[in-house]
Amino acid sequence: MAAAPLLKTATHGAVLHVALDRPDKRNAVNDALVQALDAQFANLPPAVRAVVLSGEGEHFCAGLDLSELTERNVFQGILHSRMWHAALDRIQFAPVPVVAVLHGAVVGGGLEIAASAHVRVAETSAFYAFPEGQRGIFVGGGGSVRVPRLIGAARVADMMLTGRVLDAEEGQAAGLSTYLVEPGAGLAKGLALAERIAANAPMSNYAVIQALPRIAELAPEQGLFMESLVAAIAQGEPAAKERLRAFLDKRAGKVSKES
Ligand code: 1HE
Repeated sequence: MAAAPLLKTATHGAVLHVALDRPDKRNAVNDALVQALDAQFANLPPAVRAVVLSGEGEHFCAGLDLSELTERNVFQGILHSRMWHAALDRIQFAPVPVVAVLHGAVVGGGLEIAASAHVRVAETSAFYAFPEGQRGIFVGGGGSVRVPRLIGAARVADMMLTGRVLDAEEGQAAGLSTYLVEPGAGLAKGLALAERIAANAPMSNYAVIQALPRIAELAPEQGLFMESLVAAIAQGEPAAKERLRAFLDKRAGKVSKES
């Protein structure tokens, strides 16, 4: 892996693996790490078709670096939160899909980062919490926007008010992850999924990550019209025509439970 400050990256074909690399601090996210994420996702090499995001060491991410929090005034606090929003928007609205691989602590800002990815794989060691309530603060990295859309505002309120910690199975049942694997198996699973995603037509992937979440927020009438436009754009791509022809010519795989 090529060493980069606070992030490690490695290329596996068309998949870029990005790892939070501050294991001594449990990948706690200081301002420099937020900015490194922003820069990384703003500058994905054009050949990258999917990204895997993980954490080095025993935990995915311990959230906001609390040692940087103490002296901020209200205005600085707003700007700080907006900096997180910009960086995590870079992940959610990246040009290619992002698969997060979660293990150990996925807490506070760590859960906010995880929620900005498009697919989440959890190892059974993963646990989820919003300790903001106990720390006297509030989520500031999009946690009140993205996480309720995954598990509902009532569960988020419960986690923030009571300090409830969800284990990996509870997180999976609630919808925080959609794959649950044994400890140590997350990265291989995440890379395998990313490789499958990378083999899709880029326009289809782009529509899923850019159009789908926006359509889902629209009133049905507007959403259905937008869906028609996106469907027509995707189907007009040469890659779509070639893939449909390949299926009709029996050169492409069938849908199968084993695949
Ligand atoms: C940290 C942080 C941190 C660890 N900021 N330094 N997040 C939290 O409230 C979670 C706080 N962290 C923990 O509860 C635990 O560290 C863990 C459960 C994640 C891991 O426990 P453990 O036993 O493996 O590690 P540790 O011994 O607690 O921590 C190792 C070192 O990392 C230690 O520093 P050291 O110099 O004494 O070695 C810790 O101080 C340091 N460390 N977590 C700073 N978070 C956009 S707004 C988002 C708002 C939030 O994210 S609030 C939630 C913050």
